[in-house]
Amino acid sequence: MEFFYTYETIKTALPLVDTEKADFVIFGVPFDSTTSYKPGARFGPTLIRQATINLESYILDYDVDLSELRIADIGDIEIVAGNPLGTIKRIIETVRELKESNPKAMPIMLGGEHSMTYALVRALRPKSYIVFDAHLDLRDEYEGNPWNHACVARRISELGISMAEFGIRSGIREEVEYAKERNIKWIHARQYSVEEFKGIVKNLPEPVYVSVDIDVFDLSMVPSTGTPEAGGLEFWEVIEALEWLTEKKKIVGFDIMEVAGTELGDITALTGAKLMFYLIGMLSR
Ligand SMILES: [Mn+2]
Repeated sequence: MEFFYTYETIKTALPLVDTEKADFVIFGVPFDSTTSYKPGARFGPTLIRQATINLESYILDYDVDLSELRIADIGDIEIVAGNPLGTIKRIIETVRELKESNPKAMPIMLGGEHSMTYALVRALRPKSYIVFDAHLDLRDEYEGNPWNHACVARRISELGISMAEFGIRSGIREEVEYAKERNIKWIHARQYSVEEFKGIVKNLPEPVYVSVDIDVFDLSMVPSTGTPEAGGLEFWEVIEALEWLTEKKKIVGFDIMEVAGTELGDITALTGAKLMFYLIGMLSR
């Protein structure tokens, strides 16, 4: 089907089906206009898709072969450069079109900077927002812009959605105070464990939206991202939490954001692609 704001780009290296028949629908958001430090998130969706060429479609852990699933890839959103809110509106419109043609499809967004997560959350209206991130992203504004990537969790909290943040190791006092006022639970990377995760998430209402800012992982695994931070999480300790989550709670959509880079084969994109394959795999167990 045709979407007003998407265009064809390279596809993920899996057999794909038509959007109307898909259980999972991938789209990219090559937006990075508010990036503070390392540029290149606009290339994230392309780099993640290209990195899937390196991956086996069979997931050993689940006995699931992604090549046997119904996955569509509708391309990338035509962003409005320099205009987060303009781009957010286009994402919301695209998801509306998608849900009209196929209400049961689960959208998978590849970023692109984290500010764009607001759009998919707004479109899907989950009861809870669970995010893996190095950063609290609870600033009211940053560099004079309320739609900056550093404000995305704050904007989502204002929608009245329950929220929990994991792997945090960067923020300012005002964000910590805001989290306390709003009862937003967050777990420092040093305190993180799958048990901690379960203890908090078990009380959150369904359905759930999951966002992974790739910078949650240790920067040795994800050097190409907008704001890399030392002291991050390991791959399997995030996967194990997600396995528990996808077994216990209804998930309405997920994203993998802040993959940046300028070269094919970038290890950050390989981490993002592997994570996407695992998430699709565990949701299809
Ligand atoms: Mn972050």
